[in-house]
Amino acid sequence: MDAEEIYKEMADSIVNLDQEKALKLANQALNEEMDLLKVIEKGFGEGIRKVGDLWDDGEFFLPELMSGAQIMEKAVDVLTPKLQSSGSERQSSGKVLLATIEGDIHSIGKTIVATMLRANGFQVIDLGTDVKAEKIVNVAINANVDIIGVSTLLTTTMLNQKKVIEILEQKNIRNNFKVIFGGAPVTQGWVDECHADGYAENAVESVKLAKSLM
Ligand code: B12
Repeated sequence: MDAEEIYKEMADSIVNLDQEKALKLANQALNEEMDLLKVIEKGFGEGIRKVGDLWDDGEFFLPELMSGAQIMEKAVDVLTPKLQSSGSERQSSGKVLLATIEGDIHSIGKTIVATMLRANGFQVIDLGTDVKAEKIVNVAINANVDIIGVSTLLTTTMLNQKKVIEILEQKNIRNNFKVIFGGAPVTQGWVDECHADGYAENAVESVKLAKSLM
């Protein structure tokens, strides 16, 4: 079976909510030393996006959406130690604070970005999900990070991303940090409107962006 076929099987395992198959394929990817980023983006990631489309079309309901997400997370957990080990011995490329903004509990994409940044030598503080803008700024100050990365998957919580920049401006410390945004609804237009420093559409682009800002 070639790589493209395996990616398709991975995507199908998420859509079919087949955890056993997903974990088997994740382990196969490790054993066969496949490109783990492609495994996430073209394989399991494609699957969870299809689950989202099915939910959108009314073919899947919330339990199926949750189940697909949990299987995706477990599959990514199998790959994470290998992804991280490639960056563990390098000198730090910089310090990044990551969080999903207040009101939003989507964690999968943000966690993958954290893993990839760590794999590329960044020190990452991951504050998790549903984090208030005030807390993000306070931790950024106390931990003296270089980059603040704010994730959101919901259009309704995008405004809370902007709050992070507004608080930094109010405190007169906007120039002390680079602020980057991410998540499916984020566009360059939104980044420009908020005066953020950039956004990235996936984990690989996030690493490139973080490196370019250091
Ligand atoms: C999985 C999922 C869930 C899971 C989340 C589980 C978890 N632990 O994360 C569960 C079931 C819990 C869930 C809940 C909800 N969800 Co949901 N969910 C999804 C789904 C299907 C996939 C998201 C995902 O994980 N994608 C895969 C990852 C790899 O991609 P990603 O998140 O985009 O991340 C990549 C990039 O965006 C980027 N990135 C991400 N973050 C960052 C940060 C930085 C700094 C950078 C640089 C880059 C970056 O890199 C990542 C890696 O490549 C999407 C559909 C979709 N197409 O996105 C809907 C979706 C996001 N959900 C949606 C909704 C509406 C909800 C609910 C409100 C449903 C409900 N009625 O309760 C709740 C939200 C509750 C809340 N308050 O947050 C809508 C949002 C609509 C909108 N425009 O606002 C979507 C788009 C579905 C849809 N088509 O309608 N959801």
